[in-house]
Parts: sequence; C-alpha cells; structure tokens
Amino acid sequence: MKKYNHKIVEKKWQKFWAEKKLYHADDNSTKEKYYVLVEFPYPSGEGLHVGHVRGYTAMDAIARKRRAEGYNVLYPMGWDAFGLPTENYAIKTGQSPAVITRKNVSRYRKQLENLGFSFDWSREVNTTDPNYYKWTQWLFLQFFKSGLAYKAKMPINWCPSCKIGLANEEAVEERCERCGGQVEIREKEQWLLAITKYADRLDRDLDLVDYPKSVKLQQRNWIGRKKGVVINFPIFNNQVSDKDQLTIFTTRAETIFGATFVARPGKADRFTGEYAVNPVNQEKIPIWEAEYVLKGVGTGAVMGVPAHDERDLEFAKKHNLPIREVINGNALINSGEFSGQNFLAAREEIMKSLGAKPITTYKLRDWVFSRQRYWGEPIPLIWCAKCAKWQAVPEKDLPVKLPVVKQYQPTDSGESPLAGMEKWVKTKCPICGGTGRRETDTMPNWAGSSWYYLAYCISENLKSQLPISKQVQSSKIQNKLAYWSPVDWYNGGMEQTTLHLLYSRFWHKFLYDRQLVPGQEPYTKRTSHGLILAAGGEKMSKSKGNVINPDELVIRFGADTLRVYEMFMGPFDQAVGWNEDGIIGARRFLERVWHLVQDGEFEERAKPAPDLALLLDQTVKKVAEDIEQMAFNTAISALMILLNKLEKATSLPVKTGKTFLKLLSPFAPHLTEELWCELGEKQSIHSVPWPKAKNLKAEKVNLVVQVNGRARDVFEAEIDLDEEAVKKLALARGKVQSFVAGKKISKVILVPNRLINIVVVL
Ligand code: ANZ
Ligand code: ZN
Repeated sequence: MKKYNHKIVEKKWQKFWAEKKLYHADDNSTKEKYYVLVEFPYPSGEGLHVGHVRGYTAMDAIARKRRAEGYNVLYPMGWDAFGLPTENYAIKTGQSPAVITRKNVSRYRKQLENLGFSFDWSREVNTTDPNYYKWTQWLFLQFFKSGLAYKAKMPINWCPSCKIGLANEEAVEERCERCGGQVEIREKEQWLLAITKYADRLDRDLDLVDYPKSVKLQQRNWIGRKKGVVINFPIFNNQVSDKDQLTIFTTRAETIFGATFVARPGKADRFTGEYAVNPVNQEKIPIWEAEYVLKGVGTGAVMGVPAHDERDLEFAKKHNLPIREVINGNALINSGEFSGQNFLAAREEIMKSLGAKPITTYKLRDWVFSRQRYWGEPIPLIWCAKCAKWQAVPEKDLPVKLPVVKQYQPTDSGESPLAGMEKWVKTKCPICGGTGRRETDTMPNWAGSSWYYLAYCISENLKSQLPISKQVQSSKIQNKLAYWSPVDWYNGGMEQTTLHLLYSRFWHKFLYDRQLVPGQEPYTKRTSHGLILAAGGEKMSKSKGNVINPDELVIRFGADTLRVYEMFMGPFDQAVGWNEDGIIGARRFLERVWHLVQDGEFEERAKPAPDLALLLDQTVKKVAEDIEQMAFNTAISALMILLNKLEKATSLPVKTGKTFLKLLSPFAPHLTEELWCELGEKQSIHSVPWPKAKNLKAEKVNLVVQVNGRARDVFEAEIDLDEEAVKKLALARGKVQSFVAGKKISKVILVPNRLINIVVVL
C-alpha cells in the first residue's frame, strides 16, 4: 500500500513531460490548431497568487481536453514585465529594474512549473527583452509613419504620487489606477495613438466575436458611439454673422424649443455675458460656461434643455435658469409649428428644417501613449531642430535600448530619468545628419501586451537579426500567423476590458489593414474568471496581510490538490472566498482516488454493474459539457459521485478506472498520470484521446405519478425530462386523469427522473 506522496509524484511527472516535450506546439502540424491564451503575468515582487492559479488551471484543463480531442494546441506563457512596481522597487532599493525583473521572472517560472501547467515553454516571451521590444518599437513606428502617432499638448491625468501621466482608462473617477490616489490635470506634450480612428470598427466588430455580454457592453459604453446632430446657434451681437456661432451637439434635436441656455466647457460655472439665438424661434438665450460640459465630447458645446435632461436640470436649478417642458407623453408641446407631432417624427422634421446633418460621435479619446518613466520601451524617435520635426529611428538602429541610469526617479519637472542622460539623448538626425535629441518618454505598460499573442506564434523569429519589415512579409511568419491566429479562447480578468482588451484589438486591426495579420480580430472567444477573495470576503491585499501564497499550499498539499480545489471552489465566473477546509476536502478526494487505484481490485476482464456503467456514461457526458461551459465545479462534483460508486463497486473493470482517471486528468494531471501508469499504461494519460460520450438520449427511467402525495401510476419516459414535459405526459394518462378531472392543479413537484407529484384542489 503506497502512500500518496505528492512531492515525489509531481516532480517525477513534471520532469517526464518536459523531457518528452509533451506540450510542444508544432508549427508544421497537419492537425487542426487550437490556441488557448491566458493573460501573461506581471512578475511582481510578491510572486504568483492564487488568483493566477484559478485562470491558468481552467485554461490548462481546456488545453488538455483539446489535445485529447486531437488538436494541435498552443498554450503559451510569458512575462509582461515593464511597469511601475518594478521601477518603484528599484527606486527604493537602488537595484536595476532589469535585475529585479530577472529575479522575479525566475521565481514566477518556477512557481508555474510547480503547478504542472501544460505551457509550451519554448515560446516564452518577455516584453522587457530587447529582442522583444525591438518589435514593439518597430510596431510603434508603423503607427507613426501612418500618421496615427502624434504629439500634442494636452491636459493629462497626472498622478502626483506616482509622478506619471495616465490615460483616461487608467484614471477612472479621477483615481489613479495604480495607487488609488487623487489625479490632477496637467498640460503636457504627449504622444498619442489615434485609436479614435478605429472607434467605429472597434464597436461594430464586437458582433464578430464571442465575448461575454457584459464585456461587449462595457467596451461599447467605453467607445460611447452616439448618433446625433450638430446645430449652429448664432451669437447675438446685433448683427448676426455666420462666423460667430456656437456649434452644439445633441442627440435630442426635437427638444430644441426647450433650450433655455447654451453652454461650453469651463473650469467653474459662469455666465459669459453673451447670448445666442435659438435658430428655430430666434429666441435670445444666455451663453454659459459650465463644468459639466466636456471639452472632448461632441462639439464641446451643448444646448441646455433642463426639462428633459438631468444634467441640464441640475445646472438650471443651481443658476435659476428657466425650465420649459416641450414633450408631453410622446408628443411635442410649446414647439411652434411642430407642437402635437410625435417626438421621433419631430426630430427628423426639425433637423430637416435646420439643414442639420446627422453625425456619429464617440466618447473614446485617443490613447495617451507616453510615460515620463524609466522602465518602459523607449519611444524610437529623434527630434531634429533643423528638419523641425520628429524623425523615426532607422530600422537598423532598433532596438533603442534602455540605457543604464544611476537614478530611476522621475525628475521633479515630470521628465523621465532618461532626460538626465545627456550622452544618450544627444544624437544625430537620421535624415539630415544634424544634431538630434532622442525622445525621453517611454511607452505605457500596455504596449508590450498589445501584440504578445502574435509574438507567441513567431517567438523563434523574434531573435532574428533580419530587418523586421522583411521578416513580417515573409512566408515564414505569414504562414505561422495564418495557422495560429486568431486566438481561439482567451481567458482573463474583467478589469482588462477597456484597457488591454481594447488596445490589442486596435493594434490588431491596424496590422490587419497593413495585411500583416490574416484576420480582423485577435480573439475569437473571451471569458473571465471571478476574483478569489480572502476568507472574510475581502479583497486579498498585501497591506491586509490576507494574501494566500500558492507555494506553501503546493508544498503542503500538492499542485493537484490546489488545482482541484480552485476549480471546485465555486462557479468560475463568480467571486469566491478562500476556504482552508475546501483545500483539505480536495486533498481527501485525491487520496481516495489514489487508494482506489492502489488498493482496488481492478480486473481486465470484469464487467461493470449496469448502474455503474450508466453512471460512467453520464459522467463522461457531464464532465465534457461542464468543461466547455467552464462549470468546473460541477464537473468535479460529478467525478466525486462517480468515485463513491467505484468505491462501492464489487466488480471493477480496468477500463472503467482508466476512463475515470482520464476525466480527472485535466484537473489533477500528475496524480492521474501516476495512477494511469499503475494500471499498466505505457503512454502518457495526456496523449490519449478524450472518452467519447455515449448517446444517452435513448435512456429511459420509470416515473412515479402521485396525486396529492399518493402514488397513482407509474410509466416509462426518457431520462432528464423537465417539469413541463413530465407533467404533460402524466396528465395524458388515463389513470391520472381519473384523479385530477374537474379539479384545479395548484402545484406540481418534480423529483427528476423519479417522481412527479400533482397537487390538486377541488
Ligand atoms: C440636448 C438634450 C436634451 C440632450 C435632452 C439630452 C437630453 P447622451 O444623453 O448620453 O446620449 N452633450 C453633448 N455634448 C456634450 C459635452 N461636450 N459635454 C457634456 N454633455 C454633452 O449624450 C448626448 C447628450 O449629451 C447630448 O444631447 C447633449 O445633451 C449632451 F432632453 O442635447 B443633449
Ligand atoms: Zn534633421
């Protein structure tokens, strides 16, 4: 009787898989491909946490199932390693960010290896590797050369504590996405990427992909596509001239008779002293500056209709401006010749009479793409005073490597530490040879992750010294991209929806337009996992000291136990609290599996009892369906039920045991591999086909019919019928009818596959 020693078992098989290159994704396979992707981690000082394990285990189970279904699976891993925490740690400790990153990466890699994930490690990428960011820089230059990267002075969200400019997406509700601190507005020259040029397609093409409804909705809201019209309000200065007018944007042209003011953006609310003329009735209305009017939205000016718009109402009440109702029910009132019309028809009519053309506007802003920090990709541009413009660093000079600096602190003026390195900054203009100065801003940490899913497909080519512009056109790369992309299934955090997920869709479309990638969208299917919370339901955080370290759990209980626990802990897409008892339960389950195979009398020629055979078939079907639905918890509970049955079975066919192990193998890959071997198999459990589900549709069960709790009839029916179907069949039976005829059915209770109770009243 061997004891279950997870340490020995897990080390043994991890070594075996690596040596056999079991999870290698072959570029030249004739099999159908399947690309499974998880968000690559930021290798922070804290190490991997149990939240990573949840998403990675889930997709590992899917990758393993797909391999067993005959696909050539790509399940890669890498490091999204540029970013602030490393830089802040460097500032604190004086170590170089590159050294810190190297240390963190090797710790993360070890942690992931210990968990037995089926990554193809040969494709590992690291965004801070010069061979990698050379490509990121080249891609940036394509945007620059296409006129989609431009520099502009603009108010940016500035986090005074991180000393960094933030994109709107990173400063939601005026809070810094990194430190949570209050954000202020500063004017600064910034590089921007013109993501707004793709706003329409980013919205529309959501129809092409399989994302959760909530994710699509969030992206659509973020893009904020709006159809409306632009209307000119002449400014009143005794003589009306075309030039002096305020152009407003509205989605509700039919409310124009209710406009009691117009407003443009202001730092504080203020009456300008001027008036505008309402073009529909020549009414003179005041022009205000108002805080709630946003500079970048629509035309940056509004007509205020307090009776029908909440923000306008609030403003009008505060400043004692008139409120005039112009819609009652669905019909216009107080609207001159349009009174009485349906408001939708009136909208068209009013627009026509004003000659106002419909336009579509977007809430989405261009993407602020520069950071005044050290630990990011240098922006590969040179300012030439003589040419009086920014020049791209020539391709042969890429990558523009991050120089070693003494101090990682941003300067107080908000420049990156690179600005202090005169020797690095001063260079030659690549066009005229005159004196040039390098851009000292770096890219935001979303740059490297905007194309990493493509990098995995061509990871071998990243090291090549051939010009990238040649490489990307080559059949070598194009064939790989044609084979592997798009990602078939991408799982990641909900918090990435308007950041990474949107940005990478944008980059992908840009590349598609240059015929560098084969499809319009990078990810066919997207799913999200729920957060793992601390035991009390709070968020895990270092400051609260409630973070669970997976390393310890792997040592104490084993990777398989941790994996099974995390898949069993609750519905995958929902937040769940950590529960120590749960992990003990998972361990106990695996020990029972261990003993069943070690001590059970499995026989080659035994036949399963009919009820065991039936349960096995049902479990095969259920586990497969549940994995596809990411209902991992119910898949595991089905396996627990099957285990109970196996433990009690008097006849244990080897084949039954093997099928059970195979179903469990995506969750507990090491233990099942060991036991599979124990049952006499030579080939890895992870290389054999997935069990086929029998067609169980024909399965019949006996259903008892009760009327008011008394059994009155029994009949045979198909398995798993729902309440409605069983009720219909039961009521059609003569015996049952004699008990219910003329009475009112007040309730029906179904015990699935066993009994239906019809409750009647006189
Ligand atoms: C008049 C009006 C009447 C409006 C009414 C709405 C309701 P939603 O409402 O989200 O679809 N708007 C336009 N530009 C703006 C800016 N720069 N800053 C702040 N608000 C602005 O968005 C469309 C509405 O947002 C527009 O339609 C405009 O107010 C406001 F009963 O015009 B509306
Ligand atoms: Zn020049």
